[in-house]
Amino acid sequence: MKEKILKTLKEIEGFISGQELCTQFGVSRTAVWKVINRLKEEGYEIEAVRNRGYILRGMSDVLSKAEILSCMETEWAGQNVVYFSETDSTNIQARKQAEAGAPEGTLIVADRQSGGKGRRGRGWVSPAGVGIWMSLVLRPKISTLSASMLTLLMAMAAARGIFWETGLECEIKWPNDLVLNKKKICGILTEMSTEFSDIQYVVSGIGINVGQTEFPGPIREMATSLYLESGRPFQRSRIIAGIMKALEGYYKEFAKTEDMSGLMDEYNARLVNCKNEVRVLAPSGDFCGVSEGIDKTGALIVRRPDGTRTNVISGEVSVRGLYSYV
Ligand code: BT5
Repeated sequence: MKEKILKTLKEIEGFISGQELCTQFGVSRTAVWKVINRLKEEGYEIEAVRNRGYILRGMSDVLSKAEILSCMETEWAGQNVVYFSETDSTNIQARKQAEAGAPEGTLIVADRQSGGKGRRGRGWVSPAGVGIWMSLVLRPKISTLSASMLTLLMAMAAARGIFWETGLECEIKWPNDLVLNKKKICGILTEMSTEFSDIQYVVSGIGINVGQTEFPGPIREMATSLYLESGRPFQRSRIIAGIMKALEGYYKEFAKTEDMSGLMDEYNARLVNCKNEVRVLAPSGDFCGVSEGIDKTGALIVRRPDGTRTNVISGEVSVRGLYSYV
């Protein structure tokens, strides 16, 4: 009920009376009054005027289940939201939810993570109030071999969701980062649980730096935030909802062929260093070549100096520009 009242307050132009809210949602005046008070405590500036009712004058960057749901315009992605003001890692919580039978599209969001995870045991810096730390539960009926493409879909959805809300055009650093002005703004960690050769569930976690004004020493040079790149604050809930909307579209396209056929042109248009020289850091040895973009399987094609082409598969490799992280 809280998210419905919030949605109405956001949509309506002018005042809405307490009585109208009671009738619309079939609840008592006391119940409405309690919801309004809770919203005020969370940071919404709601004015109450005798004989006219309530009006939403403004809001800070509130993050809560009701706030996120009041922005959501999807059919399934992000329709079931689990919110934590603090947790260890949304990927860990999403796996727990998935194990307990949470439906596809369940979205775990935290304001702060105490143990945010990167890939291969690395950490993810996730302070309170300034970032989007979220993980989506998917239950795709696809081969385990195709699952790595879900990271590519997430990256596309994150870039599009960010663009809709901020007008900023991120580039994708294959396979799991988004960069803005050559600095890392977003990382994606996709984890999968299989049973025999079937996918039980996939958890795709996204971390986006939104409001940071600075970063701790070890990542100061390579990380940035939407605020630092634009000088503007943004509402995290709206970006989250945009990403879920964009993901639904990309997922639908992906499902037609179970590969990137219908999406690779758009992906490659956003790909950083496409047609430039890159260095591939692989366990079998590093090499340089020209990045030619992804193929329909999601592999990155790199042309070596002798003209041969290598399909770089995501997993243990890292692709960099010749001289730096990007
Ligand atoms: C990633 O790993 O980029 C995947 C990060 C995924 C984070 C999300 S947040 C929600 C969900 N829940 C989780 O627990 N995780 C996911 P990787 O490519 O391994 O990059 C990790 C490296 O990025 C670190 O070793 C740092 O160098 C750097 N880093 C850490 N925090 C950062 C931040 N906030 N912004 C930019 N770079 C960061």
